[in-house]
Amino acid sequence: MRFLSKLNLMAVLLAAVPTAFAQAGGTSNIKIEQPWARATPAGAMTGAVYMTLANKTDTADRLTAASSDVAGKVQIHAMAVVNGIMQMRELADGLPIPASGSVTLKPGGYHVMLIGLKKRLIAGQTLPLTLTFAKAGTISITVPIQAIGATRGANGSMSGMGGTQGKKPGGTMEMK
Ligand SMILES: [Cu+2]
Repeated sequence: MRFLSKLNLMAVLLAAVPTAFAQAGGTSNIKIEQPWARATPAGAMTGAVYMTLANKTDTADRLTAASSDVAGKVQIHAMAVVNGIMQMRELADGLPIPASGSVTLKPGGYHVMLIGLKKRLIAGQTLPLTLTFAKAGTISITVPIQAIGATRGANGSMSGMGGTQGKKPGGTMEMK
């Protein structure tokens, strides 16, 4: 009897493992690699999160939505130079992730946009982010926050983010 109950316990533990990994984004059909957010200056109302989304299946998927406790609204944005001006737009249909392929969100390109920040993003801290995929479902991750100047080797500047520079009286880039 004792032996049998131990086996049952093992079965329960084994069954619990895949769930735990799925919550961490580990064994999901979409693997979220190297997520990071850029720290924000005091008073900033927007922020951005970057990562690589790797599709571990042979079926194309799509990042359709995102949410976070630190922002009122989260959108999926693309950035591109239009007529010499860096602009960004919301991807209304989401961000496609090719079958057995990956897509990288990075400064100057695709990003997850945090709108209506409820708190300043401080380097060294983390923020929670939940991503929703058309096929892979919902994956919640913890995103490390990096210094404001961090670019992870990308050359794109995010100075066009929000298009608010110079418009806000008092400014959001005050140096102390
Ligand atoms: Cu944006």
